[in-house]
Amino acid sequence: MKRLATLSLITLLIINLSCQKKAEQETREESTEAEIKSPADDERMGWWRDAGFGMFIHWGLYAIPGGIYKGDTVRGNAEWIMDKLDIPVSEYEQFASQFNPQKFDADEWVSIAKNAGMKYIVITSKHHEGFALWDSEVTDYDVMDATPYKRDILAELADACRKQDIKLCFYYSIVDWHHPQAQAPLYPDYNAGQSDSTVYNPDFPKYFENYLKPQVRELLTKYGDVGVVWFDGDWIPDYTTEMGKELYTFIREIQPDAIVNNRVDKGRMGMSGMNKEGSFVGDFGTPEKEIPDTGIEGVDWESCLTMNNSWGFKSVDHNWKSEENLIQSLVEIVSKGGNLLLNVGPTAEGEIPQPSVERLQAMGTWLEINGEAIYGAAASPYKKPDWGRYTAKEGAIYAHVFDWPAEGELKLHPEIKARIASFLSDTSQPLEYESAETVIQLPDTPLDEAVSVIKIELDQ
Ligand code: FHN
Repeated sequence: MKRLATLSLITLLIINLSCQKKAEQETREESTEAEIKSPADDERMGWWRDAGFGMFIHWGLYAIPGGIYKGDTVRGNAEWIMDKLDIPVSEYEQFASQFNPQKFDADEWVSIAKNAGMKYIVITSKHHEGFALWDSEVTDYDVMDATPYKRDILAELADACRKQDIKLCFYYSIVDWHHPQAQAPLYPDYNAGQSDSTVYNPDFPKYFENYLKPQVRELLTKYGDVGVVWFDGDWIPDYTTEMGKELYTFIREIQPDAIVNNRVDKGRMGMSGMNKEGSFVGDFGTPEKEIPDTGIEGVDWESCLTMNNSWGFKSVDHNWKSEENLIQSLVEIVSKGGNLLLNVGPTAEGEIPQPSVERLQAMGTWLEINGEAIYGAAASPYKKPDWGRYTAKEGAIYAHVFDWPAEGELKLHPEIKARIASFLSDTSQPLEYESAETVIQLPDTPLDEAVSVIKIELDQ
């Protein structure tokens, strides 16, 4: 009998322990969830979540070779020419004396973004090459001291953004192929550290403290409110998660409302852009040149995409995505709860390439009609339909039709109970809707080549 009592006691203890463990785990998850989504964070992220669509600008000395140097064409991204073609620093620096973008017009660039329906601009203040597009106090390797141009690009862009109510944001590369304390010692294999973690610069902590942080402080104190600090180059072994967490706090202390991407820390899982398990700082994930299969409930993210293949201007890269592809990518991303950061690579003369301008004009025209289904829209609550995507708002679902149904019948998700359905481009003409089969009768031809949007006001 005694043995049975002992066994029962042990069983009770085990049950009690496992319940306690489960409760602790749930508390931890809740607290982690709470850490990610505090009301203050929700307010700080609000404009960014509603914006949905921003312009990425990759501009630097790399625009001068435009992907070709001494007869060799760089494979892949043109802004990597210094590394890919093993150009010694002393040679690469010569480009600075040629940087004289007389056609640069900040007001024009911001107007192109605004007319495209973009709400924020992220510009490479300093890319891996190390050249600063602003008048930096901590280096002469910048547009004011090293070039014949001698104008503060970021200052002019900040003024133009303020005038046109576009949020100004800065990309900043942690990687710096020019600074002796950051440079990989195997240079000109500048990026050796990406594949071999034993290759690093022991002086990197000095660069972090005496160069990187002062430059980031300049970006946060010289140009007014900064919407987002968009870090890159998180992959190098020299840069640690401790530095990342220190940098995130450093930024928020200078501009508390600034948003910082997840590349400020070491949590990012490669080009998928989302964070691995663990405690990492950063306000949103950064899928690159890809759109995740699905969004993640409660996780903010932004896909950055090029319009051709290269981030930086590449004279021989004419592989431009179609207007339809770009509009459908925007819809796809918003339908999964993300933002689209779409890139332009201006020329050495300071012009956004015409193929980019044309595509952005087309996106702006589409958004003028259909922006209601994008700005402030939430991810679809339903599995994506064969014919397109859904986005959602309070009391309404937006059906984005990519592929026009041959028989003119648009089958909706069975849970959608419409009160009224109409094209966003003409809400005065309700569409026939057979509630029994959740089917909308469509005209023979699509309203819009790329994506036709139907607003479905729901039966509350
Ligand atoms: O190496 C950079 C690349 O040049 C470009 O800036 C992209 C855009 O996010 N980021 C890095 C590659 O992941």
